[in-house]
Amino acid sequence: MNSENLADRIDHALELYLPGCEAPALTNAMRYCLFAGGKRLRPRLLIASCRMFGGDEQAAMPFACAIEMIHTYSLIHDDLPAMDNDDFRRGKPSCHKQFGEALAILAGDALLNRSFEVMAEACAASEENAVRRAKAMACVGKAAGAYGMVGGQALDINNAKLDESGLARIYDLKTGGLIRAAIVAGYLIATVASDMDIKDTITQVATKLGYAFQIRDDYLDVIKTTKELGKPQGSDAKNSKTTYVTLFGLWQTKQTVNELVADAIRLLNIGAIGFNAQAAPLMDIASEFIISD
Ligand code: GRG
Repeated sequence: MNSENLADRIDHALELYLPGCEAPALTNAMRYCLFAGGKRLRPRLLIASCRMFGGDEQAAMPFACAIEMIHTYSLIHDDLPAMDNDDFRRGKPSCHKQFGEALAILAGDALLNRSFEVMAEACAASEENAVRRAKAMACVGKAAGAYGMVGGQALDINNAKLDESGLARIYDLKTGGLIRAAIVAGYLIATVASDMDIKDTITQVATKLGYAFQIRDDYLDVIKTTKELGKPQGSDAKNSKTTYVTLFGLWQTKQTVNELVADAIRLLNIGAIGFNAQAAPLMDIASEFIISD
């Protein structure tokens, strides 16, 4: 199963999870953002992780879709004038530019709420698996809220003068948390009896990938064009933000990204903890983070 097909299956499931509501303008705004061409990274990670631990795609899919809804809501709210004030996202006018600020706020709110509805329905659908699934939902909820992404975003406002540890903390909460939750939730959905060594290892893998992903974004924000990024190039500089690139330069940023990815792949490769060939899809996704230019 290649990841392109997986992204298509995620898109199909997202369609089913998002029927129209009674407010057509809200439906349009939600669907405009959810189907704007995202890479579906977090849901693909969640499903790859679940399968690595013997779980099946069908069980993982509601959680995968829920995490993509949360991610999309975060992008909508992040683009608002009160946050990063970005006019473009995924190569199209951002939600508030297309539909106005009020609908953009509501579309984000609605996607967030729908995500928890979808996860709760998946918990309720199976008595046998309810506890594992509820743990996965709690993991995603923590990563999305004050103890994760929203908390990190709050710290990130006025981040102008950060040192490396301050930046790493914000990145871990703001971006790393949801990526980590995708991988750990996949593990929780699949696993009947938790093995703390494995949970610890998979959490380390996920943390490295989350950090690599955000500092790679810092790198791309400098070297790619607006067209390639699908959002304004140089947005970090415009907002006078400390980034990994402003602290360490482009060369070191690239080195660090590639070292983090290599570390994560090495951990997944440790046959002794039994990931073996099942880890290949997750390793393939991790390899997408490598900076080769
Ligand atoms: C406003 C609640 C709230 C949170 C904002 C995560 C976040 C916090 C904002 C998102 C904007 C941002 C700069 C995130 C950094 C992570 C990042 C590079 C997101 C883009 O993720 P991709 O590349 O996007 O997976 P696609 O479009 O492919 O889904």
